[in-house]
Amino acid sequence: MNIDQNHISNFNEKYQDEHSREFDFISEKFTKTGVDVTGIIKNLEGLQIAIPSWALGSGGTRFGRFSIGGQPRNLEEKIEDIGLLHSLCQMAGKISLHIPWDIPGNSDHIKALAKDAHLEIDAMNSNTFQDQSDQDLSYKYGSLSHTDVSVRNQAIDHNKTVIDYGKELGSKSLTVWLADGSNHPGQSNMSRALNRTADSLAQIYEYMPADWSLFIEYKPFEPYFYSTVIPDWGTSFLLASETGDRAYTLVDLGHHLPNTNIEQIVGNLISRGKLGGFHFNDSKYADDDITVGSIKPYQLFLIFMEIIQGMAASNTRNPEISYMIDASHNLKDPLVDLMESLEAIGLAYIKASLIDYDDLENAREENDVSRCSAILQNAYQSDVRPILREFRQQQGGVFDPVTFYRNMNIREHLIQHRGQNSIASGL
Ligand SMILES: [Mn+2]
Repeated sequence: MNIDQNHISNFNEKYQDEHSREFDFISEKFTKTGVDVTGIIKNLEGLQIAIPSWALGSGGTRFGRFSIGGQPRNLEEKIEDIGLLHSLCQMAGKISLHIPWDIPGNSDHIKALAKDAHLEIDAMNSNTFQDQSDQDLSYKYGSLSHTDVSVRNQAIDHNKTVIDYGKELGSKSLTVWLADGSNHPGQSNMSRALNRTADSLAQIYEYMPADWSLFIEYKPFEPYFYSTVIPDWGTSFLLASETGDRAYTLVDLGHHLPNTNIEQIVGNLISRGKLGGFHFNDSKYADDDITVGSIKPYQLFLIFMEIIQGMAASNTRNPEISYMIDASHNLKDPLVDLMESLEAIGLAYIKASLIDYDDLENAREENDVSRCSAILQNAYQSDVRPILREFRQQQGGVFDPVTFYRNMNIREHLIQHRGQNSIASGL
Protein backbone atom coordinates (compact mmCIF):
# COMPACT_ATOMS: atom_id res chain seq x y z
CA MET A 1 0.00 0.00 0.00
CA ASN A 2 1.23 3.48 -0.84
CA ILE A 3 1.49 6.00 1.95
CA ASP A 4 0.46 9.55 1.19
CA GLN A 5 3.34 11.87 2.09
CA ASN A 6 0.80 14.17 3.79
CA HIS A 7 0.00 11.47 6.34
CA ILE A 8 3.71 11.24 7.15
CA SER A 9 4.07 15.03 7.44
CA ASN A 10 1.00 15.33 9.67
CA PHE A 11 2.24 12.54 11.89
CA ASN A 12 5.75 13.99 12.15
CA GLU A 13 4.41 17.45 12.92
CA LYS A 14 2.97 16.22 16.22
CA TYR A 15 6.45 15.19 17.34
CA GLN A 16 8.41 18.03 15.79
CA ASP A 17 8.89 20.35 18.80
CA GLU A 18 9.82 17.63 21.21
CA HIS A 19 12.14 16.06 18.65
CA SER A 20 13.89 19.33 17.85
CA ARG A 21 14.58 19.94 21.54
CA GLU A 22 16.01 16.45 22.01
CA PHE A 23 18.03 16.46 18.80
CA ASP A 24 19.49 19.94 19.33
CA PHE A 25 20.48 19.00 22.87
CA ILE A 26 22.40 15.84 22.02
CA SER A 27 23.70 17.23 18.76
CA GLU A 28 25.34 20.09 20.64
CA LYS A 29 26.64 17.74 23.31
CA PHE A 30 28.22 15.32 20.81
CA THR A 31 29.60 18.07 18.60
CA LYS A 32 31.44 19.52 21.61
CA THR A 33 33.26 16.21 22.03
CA GLY A 34 34.31 16.18 18.38
CA VAL A 35 31.57 13.94 16.99
CA ASP A 36 30.48 14.78 13.44
CA VAL A 37 26.70 14.37 13.83
CA THR A 38 25.96 15.64 10.32
CA GLY A 39 28.47 13.13 8.93
CA ILE A 40 26.83 10.25 10.83
CA ILE A 41 23.41 11.21 9.45
CA LYS A 42 24.89 11.34 5.96
CA ASN A 43 26.52 7.91 6.41
CA LEU A 44 23.18 6.40 7.44
CA GLU A 45 21.98 6.97 3.88
CA GLY A 46 24.50 4.34 2.79
CA LEU A 47 23.36 1.83 5.40
CA GLN A 48 20.67 0.14 3.34
CA ILE A 49 19.58 -3.28 4.55
CA ALA A 50 18.16 -5.84 2.13
CA ILE A 51 14.86 -7.42 3.10
CA PRO A 52 14.51 -10.99 1.84
CA SER A 53 11.40 -11.83 -0.12
CA TRP A 54 10.58 -14.58 2.41
CA ALA A 55 10.46 -12.21 5.40
CA LEU A 56 7.01 -10.70 4.83
CA GLY A 57 4.95 -13.70 5.88
CA SER A 58 4.76 -15.31 9.28
CA GLY A 59 7.51 -17.81 9.94
CA GLY A 60 7.33 -21.00 11.90
CA THR A 61 9.24 -23.90 13.33
CA ARG A 62 9.27 -27.58 12.43
CA PHE A 63 6.51 -27.96 15.02
CA GLY A 64 4.06 -25.54 13.55
CA ARG A 65 3.20 -22.18 12.13
CA PHE A 66 0.67 -19.61 13.29
CA SER A 67 -0.72 -17.45 10.56
CA ILE A 68 -1.05 -13.70 10.33
CA GLY A 69 -3.58 -12.15 8.00
CA GLY A 70 -2.79 -10.00 4.99
CA GLN A 71 0.42 -11.79 3.97
CA PRO A 72 1.71 -10.89 0.50
CA ARG A 73 0.50 -13.51 -1.98
CA ASN A 74 3.11 -12.97 -4.67
CA LEU A 75 6.36 -11.21 -5.46
CA GLU A 76 4.53 -8.03 -6.49
CA GLU A 77 2.91 -7.74 -3.05
CA LYS A 78 6.21 -8.53 -1.33
CA ILE A 79 7.81 -5.61 -3.17
CA GLU A 80 4.86 -3.47 -2.08
CA ASP A 81 5.46 -4.40 1.58
CA ILE A 82 9.20 -3.71 1.42
CA GLY A 83 8.48 -0.41 -0.36
CA LEU A 84 6.17 0.54 2.51
CA LEU A 85 8.84 -0.42 5.05
CA HIS A 86 11.45 1.63 3.21
CA SER A 87 9.20 4.67 2.89
CA LEU A 88 8.69 4.71 6.67
CA CYS A 89 12.20 3.71 7.84
CA GLN A 90 14.41 4.83 4.91
CA MET A 91 16.83 1.97 5.63
CA ALA A 92 15.29 -0.92 3.66
CA GLY A 93 16.19 0.14 0.13
CA LYS A 94 17.03 -3.36 -1.12
CA ILE A 95 15.26 -6.65 -1.76
CA SER A 96 16.89 -10.07 -1.80
CA LEU A 97 15.14 -12.74 -3.86
CA HIS A 98 14.93 -16.45 -3.24
CA ILE A 99 14.62 -18.88 -6.12
CA PRO A 100 12.41 -20.88 -6.61
CA TRP A 101 10.11 -19.28 -4.01
CA ASP A 102 9.98 -15.97 -5.89
CA ILE A 103 10.61 -16.55 -9.58
CA PRO A 104 10.03 -13.26 -11.42
CA GLY A 105 7.41 -14.03 -14.07
CA ASN A 106 8.21 -10.88 -16.01
CA SER A 107 11.58 -9.42 -15.10
CA ASP A 108 10.94 -6.00 -16.67
CA HIS A 109 7.71 -5.67 -14.71
CA ILE A 110 9.42 -6.69 -11.43
CA LYS A 111 12.30 -4.31 -12.11
CA ALA A 112 9.87 -1.45 -12.74
CA LEU A 113 7.92 -2.19 -9.54
CA ALA A 114 11.14 -2.28 -7.51
CA LYS A 115 12.28 0.99 -9.05
CA ASP A 116 8.94 2.67 -8.24
CA ALA A 117 9.35 1.53 -4.64
CA HIS A 118 12.97 2.90 -4.61
CA LEU A 119 14.37 -0.61 -4.14
CA GLU A 120 17.52 -2.14 -5.56
CA ILE A 121 17.77 -5.86 -6.26
CA ASP A 122 20.33 -7.26 -3.85
CA ALA A 123 21.86 -10.76 -3.63
CA MET A 124 20.03 -13.71 -5.22
CA ASN A 125 19.57 -16.78 -3.02
CA SER A 126 19.59 -20.33 -4.37
CA ASN A 127 17.87 -23.28 -2.72
CA THR A 128 19.25 -26.80 -2.81
CA PHE A 129 18.09 -27.65 0.71
CA GLN A 130 14.63 -28.93 -0.25
CA ASP A 131 13.20 -30.88 -3.17
CA GLN A 132 10.85 -29.14 -5.60
CA SER A 133 7.96 -30.98 -7.26
CA ASP A 134 9.45 -30.62 -10.77
CA GLN A 135 12.90 -31.84 -9.77
CA ASP A 136 14.45 -35.09 -11.13
CA LEU A 137 16.87 -36.00 -8.36
CA SER A 138 16.60 -35.63 -4.59
CA TYR A 139 18.78 -33.53 -2.28
CA LYS A 140 18.10 -35.86 0.65
CA TYR A 141 21.80 -36.78 0.85
CA GLY A 142 23.19 -33.43 -0.26
CA SER A 143 23.46 -31.20 -3.30
CA LEU A 144 26.74 -29.46 -4.22
CA SER A 145 28.62 -32.05 -2.12
CA HIS A 146 26.57 -35.11 -3.17
CA THR A 147 28.40 -38.36 -3.89
CA ASP A 148 26.55 -38.66 -7.24
CA VAL A 149 27.81 -36.32 -9.95
CA SER A 150 24.36 -36.06 -11.56
CA VAL A 151 22.86 -34.64 -8.33
CA ARG A 152 25.77 -32.21 -8.08
CA ASN A 153 25.21 -31.14 -11.68
CA GLN A 154 21.52 -30.57 -11.03
CA ALA A 155 22.39 -28.34 -8.03
CA ILE A 156 25.03 -26.48 -10.07
CA ASP A 157 22.50 -25.94 -12.88
CA HIS A 158 19.98 -24.56 -10.37
CA ASN A 159 22.56 -22.00 -9.18
CA LYS A 160 23.24 -21.05 -12.81
CA THR A 161 19.50 -20.52 -13.34
CA VAL A 162 19.42 -18.27 -10.27
CA ILE A 163 22.30 -16.24 -11.74
CA ASP A 164 20.33 -15.93 -15.00
CA TYR A 165 17.28 -14.55 -13.15
CA GLY A 166 19.55 -12.19 -11.23
CA LYS A 167 21.17 -10.92 -14.43
CA GLU A 168 17.74 -10.05 -15.84
CA LEU A 169 16.86 -8.14 -12.66
CA GLY A 170 20.17 -6.30 -12.24
CA SER A 171 21.46 -8.18 -9.20
CA LYS A 172 25.23 -8.44 -8.74
CA SER A 173 25.66 -11.31 -6.32
CA LEU A 174 24.69 -14.87 -5.44
CA THR A 175 24.43 -16.21 -1.90
CA VAL A 176 24.92 -19.93 -1.43
CA TRP A 177 23.84 -21.38 1.87
CA LEU A 178 24.75 -25.02 1.58
CA ALA A 179 22.68 -27.11 3.95
CA ASP A 180 24.59 -30.30 3.03
CA GLY A 181 25.87 -32.42 5.90
CA SER A 182 25.46 -35.71 7.70
CA ASN A 183 23.41 -36.95 10.62
CA HIS A 184 25.51 -39.89 11.74
CA PRO A 185 29.22 -40.37 12.45
CA GLY A 186 30.81 -42.27 9.59
CA GLN A 187 28.02 -41.40 7.15
CA SER A 188 30.13 -38.95 5.17
CA ASN A 189 33.73 -38.82 4.04
CA MET A 190 33.96 -35.22 5.17
CA SER A 191 37.12 -34.24 3.30
CA ARG A 192 35.78 -35.72 0.05
CA ALA A 193 32.49 -33.85 0.57
CA LEU A 194 34.50 -30.65 0.98
CA ASN A 195 36.47 -31.33 -2.22
CA ARG A 196 33.29 -32.00 -4.20
CA THR A 197 31.80 -28.77 -2.83
CA ALA A 198 34.89 -26.79 -3.87
CA ASP A 199 34.59 -28.24 -7.37
CA SER A 200 30.87 -27.36 -7.59
CA LEU A 201 31.45 -23.81 -6.34
CA ALA A 202 34.23 -23.38 -8.91
CA GLN A 203 31.77 -24.24 -11.70
CA ILE A 204 29.17 -21.79 -10.36
CA TYR A 205 31.82 -19.08 -9.99
CA GLU A 206 32.98 -19.69 -13.55
CA TYR A 207 29.43 -19.07 -14.78
CA MET A 208 29.01 -15.75 -12.90
CA PRO A 209 29.38 -12.49 -14.86
CA ALA A 210 32.68 -10.69 -14.24
CA ASP A 211 31.05 -8.00 -12.07
CA TRP A 212 29.28 -10.48 -9.76
CA SER A 213 30.28 -11.69 -6.29
CA LEU A 214 29.69 -15.07 -4.66
CA PHE A 215 28.84 -15.17 -0.95
CA ILE A 216 29.42 -18.43 0.91
CA GLU A 217 27.34 -18.78 4.09
CA TYR A 218 28.28 -21.21 6.87
CA LYS A 219 26.37 -22.91 9.68
CA PRO A 220 27.60 -25.34 12.38
CA PHE A 221 24.51 -27.55 12.52
CA GLU A 222 20.96 -27.80 11.18
CA PRO A 223 19.33 -29.18 9.15
CA TYR A 224 21.95 -31.92 9.62
CA PHE A 225 22.99 -32.62 13.19
CA TYR A 226 26.32 -34.44 13.13
CA SER A 227 28.25 -32.41 10.54
CA THR A 228 27.71 -29.71 7.95
CA VAL A 229 30.02 -29.38 4.97
CA ILE A 230 30.60 -25.64 5.62
CA PRO A 231 30.33 -25.41 9.42
CA ASP A 232 32.30 -22.28 10.20
CA TRP A 233 33.96 -19.11 8.93
CA GLY A 234 37.28 -20.92 8.51
CA THR A 235 35.81 -23.42 6.04
CA SER A 236 33.91 -20.66 4.23
CA PHE A 237 37.08 -18.53 4.06
CA LEU A 238 39.04 -21.52 2.75
CA LEU A 239 36.47 -22.17 0.01
CA ALA A 240 36.18 -18.47 -0.86
CA SER A 241 39.97 -18.13 -1.08
CA GLU A 242 40.26 -21.20 -3.32
CA THR A 243 37.29 -20.22 -5.49
CA GLY A 244 38.46 -16.76 -6.51
CA ASP A 245 38.86 -13.04 -5.81
CA ARG A 246 35.13 -12.37 -6.07
CA ALA A 247 34.15 -15.15 -3.67
CA TYR A 248 33.56 -14.02 -0.08
CA THR A 249 32.45 -15.30 3.30
CA LEU A 250 28.95 -14.44 4.53
CA VAL A 251 28.40 -14.14 8.28
CA ASP A 252 24.92 -14.88 9.64
CA LEU A 253 24.64 -13.94 13.33
CA GLY A 254 22.61 -17.03 14.23
CA HIS A 255 24.97 -19.47 12.53
CA HIS A 256 27.41 -19.79 15.43
CA LEU A 257 27.72 -21.95 18.50
CA PRO A 258 26.89 -20.13 21.77
CA ASN A 259 29.37 -17.46 22.91
CA THR A 260 31.37 -17.39 19.68
CA ASN A 261 33.19 -14.08 19.35
CA ILE A 262 31.45 -12.97 16.16
CA GLU A 263 32.91 -9.46 16.20
CA GLN A 264 36.39 -10.96 16.01
CA ILE A 265 35.38 -13.05 12.99
CA VAL A 266 34.02 -9.90 11.34
CA GLY A 267 37.20 -7.93 12.05
CA ASN A 268 39.49 -10.70 10.83
CA LEU A 269 37.55 -11.26 7.61
CA ILE A 270 37.53 -7.53 6.80
CA SER A 271 41.28 -7.36 7.42
CA ARG A 272 41.71 -9.95 4.65
CA GLY A 273 39.12 -8.33 2.36
CA LYS A 274 36.83 -11.36 2.52
CA LEU A 275 33.64 -10.28 4.31
CA GLY A 276 31.06 -10.13 1.54
CA GLY A 277 27.71 -10.44 3.26
CA PHE A 278 26.14 -10.13 6.68
CA HIS A 279 22.80 -11.48 7.90
CA PHE A 280 21.11 -9.89 10.93
CA ASN A 281 19.04 -11.74 13.54
CA ASP A 282 19.46 -12.60 17.20
CA SER A 283 19.42 -15.71 19.33
CA LYS A 284 19.43 -16.98 22.87
CA TYR A 285 20.18 -20.64 22.19
CA ALA A 286 20.96 -21.46 18.54
CA ASP A 287 19.65 -20.28 15.18
CA ASP A 288 16.61 -18.70 16.84
CA ASP A 289 16.11 -16.10 14.11
CA ILE A 290 14.54 -13.55 16.44
CA THR A 291 14.66 -9.75 16.23
CA VAL A 292 18.22 -8.46 15.90
CA GLY A 293 19.31 -6.55 19.00
CA SER A 294 16.58 -8.08 21.17
CA ILE A 295 18.94 -10.40 23.06
CA LYS A 296 22.49 -9.17 22.50
CA PRO A 297 22.46 -5.48 21.52
CA TYR A 298 26.01 -4.99 22.84
CA GLN A 299 27.30 -7.67 20.47
CA LEU A 300 25.66 -5.80 17.60
CA PHE A 301 27.41 -2.59 18.67
CA LEU A 302 30.80 -4.39 18.86
CA ILE A 303 30.25 -5.83 15.37
CA PHE A 304 29.61 -2.36 13.94
CA MET A 305 32.72 -1.14 15.75
CA GLU A 306 34.77 -3.76 13.87
CA ILE A 307 33.05 -2.91 10.59
CA ILE A 308 33.56 0.87 10.88
CA GLN A 309 37.15 0.46 12.05
CA GLY A 310 37.99 -2.17 9.43
CA MET A 311 36.35 -0.41 6.52
CA ALA A 312 38.04 2.90 7.44
CA ALA A 313 41.51 1.33 7.39
CA SER A 314 43.57 2.95 4.65
CA ASN A 315 44.64 -0.41 3.24
CA THR A 316 41.20 -2.04 3.23
CA ARG A 317 40.55 -4.43 0.38
CA ASN A 318 37.10 -5.36 1.61
CA PRO A 319 34.22 -4.54 -0.73
CA GLU A 320 31.10 -2.80 0.49
CA ILE A 321 29.29 -5.30 2.72
CA SER A 322 25.93 -6.63 1.58
CA TYR A 323 23.57 -6.48 4.58
CA MET A 324 20.36 -8.46 4.95
CA ILE A 325 17.86 -9.19 7.73
CA ASP A 326 17.50 -12.97 7.99
CA ALA A 327 14.97 -13.53 10.75
CA SER A 328 11.76 -15.48 11.20
CA HIS A 329 8.69 -13.61 12.36
CA ASN A 330 6.78 -16.29 14.23
CA LEU A 331 4.77 -14.24 16.72
CA LYS A 332 5.09 -10.57 15.76
CA ASP A 333 3.62 -8.87 12.72
CA PRO A 334 6.51 -9.32 10.22
CA LEU A 335 6.44 -5.65 9.19
CA VAL A 336 6.62 -4.46 12.81
CA ASP A 337 9.41 -6.94 13.53
CA LEU A 338 11.36 -5.62 10.53
CA MET A 339 10.87 -2.01 11.71
CA GLU A 340 12.23 -2.98 15.12
CA SER A 341 15.17 -4.72 13.43
CA LEU A 342 16.01 -1.67 11.34
CA GLU A 343 15.80 0.49 14.47
CA ALA A 344 18.22 -1.79 16.34
CA ILE A 345 20.66 -1.86 13.41
CA GLY A 346 20.52 1.94 13.02
CA LEU A 347 21.09 2.58 16.73
CA ALA A 348 24.03 0.14 16.95
CA TYR A 349 25.60 1.73 13.88
CA ILE A 350 25.21 5.27 15.28
CA LYS A 351 26.63 4.27 18.66
CA ALA A 352 29.64 2.66 17.00
CA SER A 353 30.05 5.86 14.95
CA LEU A 354 30.37 7.93 18.14
CA ILE A 355 33.66 6.24 19.01
CA ASP A 356 36.79 8.31 18.55
CA TYR A 357 38.85 5.60 16.86
CA ASP A 358 42.14 7.55 17.05
CA ASP A 359 41.66 8.01 20.78
CA LEU A 360 40.80 4.32 21.16
CA GLU A 361 43.88 3.30 19.21
CA ASN A 362 46.09 5.51 21.39
CA ALA A 363 44.62 3.97 24.53
CA ARG A 364 45.30 0.51 23.06
CA GLU A 365 48.89 1.43 22.20
CA GLU A 366 49.40 2.63 25.76
CA ASN A 367 47.71 -0.51 27.11
CA ASP A 368 45.32 1.71 29.04
CA VAL A 369 42.71 -0.99 29.33
CA SER A 370 40.19 0.89 31.45
CA ARG A 371 40.27 3.87 29.07
CA CYS A 372 39.54 1.50 26.17
CA SER A 373 36.50 0.19 28.06
CA ALA A 374 35.41 3.72 29.01
CA ILE A 375 35.53 4.88 25.38
CA LEU A 376 33.28 1.99 24.36
CA GLN A 377 30.87 2.43 27.26
CA ASN A 378 30.63 6.16 26.68
CA ALA A 379 29.47 5.48 23.13
CA TYR A 380 27.27 2.49 23.90
CA GLN A 381 25.39 4.08 26.80
CA SER A 382 24.44 7.20 24.81
CA ASP A 383 20.83 7.65 23.78
CA VAL A 384 21.14 8.18 20.04
CA ARG A 385 17.48 7.71 19.09
CA PRO A 386 17.05 11.41 18.20
CA ILE A 387 19.82 11.05 15.58
CA LEU A 388 18.05 8.13 13.92
CA ARG A 389 14.74 10.04 13.99
CA GLU A 390 16.43 13.08 12.48
CA PHE A 391 17.84 10.91 9.69
CA ARG A 392 14.42 9.44 8.93
CA GLN A 393 12.79 12.86 8.95
CA GLN A 394 15.39 14.34 6.61
CA GLN A 395 14.85 11.44 4.19
CA GLY A 396 11.06 11.74 4.20
CA GLY A 397 10.36 8.88 6.60
CA VAL A 398 8.50 8.90 9.92
CA PHE A 399 9.77 9.63 13.43
CA ASP A 400 8.21 6.54 14.91
CA PRO A 401 7.42 3.89 12.27
CA VAL A 402 5.71 1.37 14.57
CA THR A 403 3.27 3.92 16.06
CA PHE A 404 2.53 5.29 12.60
CA TYR A 405 1.88 1.75 11.30
CA ARG A 406 -0.53 1.07 14.17
CA ASN A 407 -2.30 4.43 13.90
CA MET A 408 -2.82 3.94 10.19
CA ASN A 409 -4.23 0.40 10.73
CA ILE A 410 -1.99 -0.87 7.96
CA ARG A 411 -2.24 -4.57 8.86
CA GLU A 412 -6.05 -4.30 8.91
CA HIS A 413 -5.91 -2.64 5.51
CA LEU A 414 -3.70 -5.47 4.16
CA ILE A 415 -6.09 -8.09 5.56
CA GLN A 416 -9.00 -6.36 3.84
CA HIS A 417 -7.21 -6.48 0.47
CA ARG A 418 -5.40 -9.81 0.68
CA GLY A 419 -7.60 -11.76 3.04
CA GLN A 420 -7.21 -13.30 6.47
CA ASN A 421 -5.80 -16.56 5.12
CA SER A 422 -3.34 -15.40 2.46
CA ILE A 423 -0.09 -17.34 2.48
CA ALA A 424 3.28 -15.93 1.45
CA SER A 425 5.00 -18.05 -1.21
CA GLY A 426 7.96 -20.06 -0.06
CA LEU A 427 6.90 -20.39 3.57
MN1 LIG B 1 21.31 -16.40 6.57
